[in-house]
Amino acid sequence: QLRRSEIQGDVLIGLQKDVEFFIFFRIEDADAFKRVVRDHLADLVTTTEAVRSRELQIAAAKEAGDLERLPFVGFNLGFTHQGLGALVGEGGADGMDPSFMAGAAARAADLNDPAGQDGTLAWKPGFADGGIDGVFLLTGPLDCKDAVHPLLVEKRDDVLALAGGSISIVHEETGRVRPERGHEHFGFRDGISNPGVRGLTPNQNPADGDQGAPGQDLLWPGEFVFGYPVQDPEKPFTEPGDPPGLPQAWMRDGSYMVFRRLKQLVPEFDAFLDERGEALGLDPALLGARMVGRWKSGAPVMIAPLQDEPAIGGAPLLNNDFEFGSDPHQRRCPYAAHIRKTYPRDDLARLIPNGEGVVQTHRIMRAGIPFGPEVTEAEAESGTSAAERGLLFVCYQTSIVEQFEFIQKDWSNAPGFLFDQTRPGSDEAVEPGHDPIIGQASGAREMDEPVPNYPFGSRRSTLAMPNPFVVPDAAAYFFMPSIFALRTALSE
Ligand code: N7H
Repeated sequence: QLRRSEIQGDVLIGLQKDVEFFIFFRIEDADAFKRVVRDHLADLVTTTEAVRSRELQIAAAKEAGDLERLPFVGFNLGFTHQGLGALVGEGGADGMDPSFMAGAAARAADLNDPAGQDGTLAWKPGFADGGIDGVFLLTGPLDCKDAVHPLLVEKRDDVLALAGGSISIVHEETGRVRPERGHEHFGFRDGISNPGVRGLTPNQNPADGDQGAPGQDLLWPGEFVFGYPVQDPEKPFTEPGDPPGLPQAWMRDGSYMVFRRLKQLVPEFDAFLDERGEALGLDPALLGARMVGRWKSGAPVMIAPLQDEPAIGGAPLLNNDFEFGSDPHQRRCPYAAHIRKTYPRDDLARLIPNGEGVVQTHRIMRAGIPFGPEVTEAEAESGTSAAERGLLFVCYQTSIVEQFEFIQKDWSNAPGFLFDQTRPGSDEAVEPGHDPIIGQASGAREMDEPVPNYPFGSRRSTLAMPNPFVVPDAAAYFFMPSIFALRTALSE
């Protein structure tokens, strides 16, 4: 049984958000801050239970044809390892995930995050130099004029007034849905495929008891929240693995959150698609779809390999209902496509023992939001970004090493993954290349087979990608404690 009233709301379902304020802070007076957490902030946290009842209310209102919704404002909070140290004292946060304890800046080189010419990280203030102890997440709707809803501004002011001088703000970010709702800045529909959670996600696919929506495998909650059964890499994904022991008892019902500010070079990406598409004889939209693994509408290339099918892209019961195993030669979807790299589904089943179970140990729960303005005409014409825009990437997991970092480093950055591939009808090895969206390399980036060999064919093509289209310029790792931990161990 999931303790839904203990788990913060952004972790498993996601706080409902048109707008999200990220307030990164430093703890100035630990005793005073602990009092604020215990007496006030712990009570303000929006729990998984609150988010779920809100979802049910919205569904009921829709069914009754009542589209008017009460504005819903959310609040969550988390701490870096350094911030936890300030709350629990020396040794009180030992034994946690090694990457969490090291912090995102110390992990940057291993992830190929770009460093400035002198080798230092050109990150937003506070992120590279250990200046951040915690983050407040505040979410809410837009008002009828598409401005930030006053209730959200009020909530932000309340939280900051309560915290008072016990903290100082180091940095702030504001995420906001795009006018093309549900689509990120490159124009692709996002938020389609997140793992389902056993005991929480409704089963919309009665034919398969281990799925939520068709194609959405239900995972053991311990992959995302501490204190529950996990996926054991030795066991089939239908069988629970024992909940791992906790180095600190207060970690129960908590989760790690990875934050990355990912700038997206949208005019440059569009110009690249036009120019390379022409050179390869491909419609730029098809080239983009091959790079992502989905069309902008959301339709997966596994289902719609040559032409977009918008009716599928927007249909939650259809747009995620596929596997990759039926496409061993990347005719429909390149091995390196963003969604095949970051969640290879049943690809691993044909490559390693218990591949289906193993892949589920490397999943994340994504909860990011776009930031920055729309591309202007001048930017589009010049093919050059003048303003900063992109994704405030957020994901949740119980192991940063095995989940976010594994995906980024061992899959997206690794040109050899998916491994052991050969060309159809020959033994010649194929190197899949880098994930074109987020793969990071210290040298050149390349992706195999941008041109579809669908349904048959043996044409060989590669796509050289001299410059990245996604550039991180801030990152931090947080722990999102349970409500109980906020009230007790972390604020005593
Ligand atoms: Fe990705 N994009 O617009 O191209 N992502 N992503 N991502 N991503 C996904 O299925 C994108 C990033 C994953 O279950 C879609 O919801 C962009 C990071 C995973 O089939 C699109 C950025 C990491 C999935 C994008 C970015 C991931 C996924 C399809 C950065 C982890 C689910 C929509 C600016 C290291 C795969 C959907 C699955 C889907 C895009 C970042 C991981 C369109 C632009 C950093 C696991």
